[in-house]
Amino acid sequence: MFEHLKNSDKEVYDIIEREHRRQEDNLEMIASENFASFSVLEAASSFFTNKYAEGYPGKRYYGGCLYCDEIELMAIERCKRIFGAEHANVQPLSGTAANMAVYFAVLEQGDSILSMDLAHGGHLSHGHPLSFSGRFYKIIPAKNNLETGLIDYERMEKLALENKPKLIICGASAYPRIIDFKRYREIADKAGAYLMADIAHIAGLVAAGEHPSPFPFCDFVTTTTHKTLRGPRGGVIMSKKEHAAIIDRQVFPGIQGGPHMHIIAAKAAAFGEALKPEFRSYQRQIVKNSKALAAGLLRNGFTLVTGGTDNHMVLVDLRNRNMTGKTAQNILEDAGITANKNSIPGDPEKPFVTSGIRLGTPAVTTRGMKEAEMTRIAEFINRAVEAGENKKALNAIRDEVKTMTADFPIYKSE
Ligand code: DSN
Repeated sequence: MFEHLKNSDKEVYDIIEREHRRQEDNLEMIASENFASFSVLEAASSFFTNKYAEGYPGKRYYGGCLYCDEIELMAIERCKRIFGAEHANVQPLSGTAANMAVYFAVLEQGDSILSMDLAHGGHLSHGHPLSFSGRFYKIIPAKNNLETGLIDYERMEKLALENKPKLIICGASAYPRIIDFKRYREIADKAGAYLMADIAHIAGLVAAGEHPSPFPFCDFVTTTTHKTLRGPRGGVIMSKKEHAAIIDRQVFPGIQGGPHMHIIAAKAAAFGEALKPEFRSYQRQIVKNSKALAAGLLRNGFTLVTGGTDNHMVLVDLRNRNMTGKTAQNILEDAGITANKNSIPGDPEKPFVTSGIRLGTPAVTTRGMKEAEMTRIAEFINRAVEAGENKKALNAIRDEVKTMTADFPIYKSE
């Protein structure tokens, strides 16, 4: 692969190849990452890279868009079929852009949004003070129950009735349990708010029926396409038909110019994969693996936020191990395990330090690992935390990780 680049620019090629090796040799446990198939990678680097196609199928501002129309319509139809959505816009360049387009479609500057507190699992684009979302809108952060770590629907309802937000966001970056979209709808109805689900993390699970669907409860559903959905990096907005025109207008020309047609082609390819029966078993295995990982961590003395998991991720509370999330991330990296530090509800540490670590199973499941491997990974993590700064012990784990990952190559045909 990459023969042309290898011959024309060895410097760039070498860095790409080192990243490839890093992915093959390490255990990728970042809950938001995955490995797209060769087919998706090929579509993403295809001849559509060269094409401008501002506008929408049948209404473009450039000539030569015949095949852009075909591929975009295919991506839209497949996306709608996967999720049972009435309308889909596949042009957002990212999840944040998708969220921005929804806010711009229904809110005025200064309007209020009720969303999950960032320290409790919410996302930057749901209202961080430094993100456009926190700067343009008044954010009402909903905190989870500090004892259980679970969404506190009653408290949220009270907040919604007191503050009457114009938009309620359900969805999270670090929440390991089922989200009750129906309950959210009831709260939104009582408060007279629009309801948007950001299913970026769980989109693959929703597609496969491993997590309840936000349809028909939500007015808008946004997602990225590269997490559990295992496509290229990008975003999508789905909505009820009645909101189709305002959404399309806000994506283009509201916040974006030319769509990335090569990524739309890759989205179409990924959606095609998501419609196959194997995708359902893949998603089922992600959840089985996540539960096995959680059980292994509990056996090794770790504390988990909410006590376990229903989805693709586990959120570890490291306070009883006297280690910060930042240190854990570093020592795990030395041991060949890639994860990210994460705030936990009520975290006494700053967001750049944190008391938690977030672990996800989508990527290791893609490479074929199952429950037995998850049990071993929990043991590796425990040994790494016990080893602390002991480089020799971390190197020994790293060697074992490398032996294990070699049995589960990602890009097998190379
Ligand atoms: N930054 C992503 C995550 O890791 O959850 C969400 O966009």
